[in-house]
Amino acid sequence: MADKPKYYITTAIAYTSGKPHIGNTYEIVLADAIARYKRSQGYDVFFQTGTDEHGQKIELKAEEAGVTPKEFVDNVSGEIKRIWDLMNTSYDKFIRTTDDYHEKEVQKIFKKLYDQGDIYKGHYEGMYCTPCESFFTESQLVDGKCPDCGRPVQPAKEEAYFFKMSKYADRLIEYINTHPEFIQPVARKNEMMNNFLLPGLQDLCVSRTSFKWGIPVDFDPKHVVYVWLDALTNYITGIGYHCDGESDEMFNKNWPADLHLIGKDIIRFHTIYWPIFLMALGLPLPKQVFGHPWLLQGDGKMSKSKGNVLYADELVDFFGVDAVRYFVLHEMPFENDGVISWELMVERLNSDLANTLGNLVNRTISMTNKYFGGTVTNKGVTEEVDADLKAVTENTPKLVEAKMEELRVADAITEIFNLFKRCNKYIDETMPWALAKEEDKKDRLETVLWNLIQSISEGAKLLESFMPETAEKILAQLGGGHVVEKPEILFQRLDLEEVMKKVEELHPKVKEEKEEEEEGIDI
Ligand code: MET
Repeated sequence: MADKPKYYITTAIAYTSGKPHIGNTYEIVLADAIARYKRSQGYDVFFQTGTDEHGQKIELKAEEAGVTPKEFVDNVSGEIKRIWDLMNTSYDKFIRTTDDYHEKEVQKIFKKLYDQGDIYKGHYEGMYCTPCESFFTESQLVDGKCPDCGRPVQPAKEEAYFFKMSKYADRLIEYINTHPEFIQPVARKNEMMNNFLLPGLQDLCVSRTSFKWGIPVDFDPKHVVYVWLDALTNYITGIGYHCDGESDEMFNKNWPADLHLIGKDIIRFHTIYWPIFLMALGLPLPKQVFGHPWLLQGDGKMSKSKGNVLYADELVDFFGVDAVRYFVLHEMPFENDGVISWELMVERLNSDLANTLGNLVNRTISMTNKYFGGTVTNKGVTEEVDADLKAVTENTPKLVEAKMEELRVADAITEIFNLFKRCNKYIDETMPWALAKEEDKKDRLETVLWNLIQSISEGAKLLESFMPETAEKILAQLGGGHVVEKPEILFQRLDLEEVMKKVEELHPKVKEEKEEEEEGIDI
């Protein structure tokens, strides 16, 4: 077997503090599209995701829920995995930071870093953000609030272990400057340099004593390992890294990671702390960290109190898995935040999926059945109008590849749908129903349908990375020119009013807000 190039891609591991909403689900679908695409390109892909299960916030949530932290995270991690599976994501490994092998390795890593003098014991005094589990200096606060989440911070002091970040800062600056592809999108690089690296890195507090739910420091067990040191190392423990001996073959093959896909809010942890931990362990740095934008709900950020939180499983009930994959991938631009709303989803479903794609496949199959009893071959009666369809069909894979190289996934999907639109235009141009009326145009008509089936199939093959089930269904129904008798409707059109009625039953808050708005208009 010829050696294929490896491609190791990871997502951030999701906090097990609650059920993930569609914004969190977006990331795993995005990673899945990239992983599937790379596989289709012949890469030997390893795709890792998982859950981040320690920390004070989870300890508090478990207490509120009246269960042990472990019971709490078992439940939420199970729920997250269920949603990742529902979304048909093809991850190879689902790591949990409560997995035994991970906990043991984190303890060894902590000890190794302590023994080699990178970690030392001291005291921490500063402003602490509980939800983010981060200390900040006064100067780092934004309007006196946490710079990461904007919530209030409290003064706090505790005995803690620290990591000597400054020792590695120059090497990291050098690395970032000589590897322009490392931080994506590029705009984020300047933010990291100017706000954190160039002003001088503070040593990082890497243990806590104020709560228990974490991995104990084995030589000083009243401390638990700071959650980011615990969480970030998942990328190496998950593939069998051993800091005190031979690592597994899996690790040797896959490290360094080709891509860490994360949300833009945690770029700092992945492009500063993580590379420095790796340098301290003598390991090569990941090739690329991509901080994707956020997916917002129509009128602002999703929040439970607003009653406007969208959950993947609920959306799947309305639209089906592939439609939801399409919405999140297609609505998310490369750098700016994406917006999603029920109105937009219904519109996309009806126009892009039911009309442009579903109707195209359906019409092509119906015509092949009607005029040729379900089977066409290439009769080679070519006309000038075919040339552009052919060119677009041949060019689309290259365009998709170019977009995927840059991780512009939304643009890649748009290219595929441009091909489907071109197919629809080809039907308008060639008017098969008119050709069918002329006896001497039979071979031309068969060529037209053959061309259509070829182009749709090419599009469907490309679609496999983004909407795998739909791609498979299309290819099965077109059968390389031998089409099915009764095509399955790929996407059922939905009526916005009916959808909104059901949504309002499910989310009473949405209704109240709407009524308030209406009353406002009356006055
Ligand atoms: N749990 C973190 C978050 O959701 C990500 C950790 S990635 C190592 O922000």
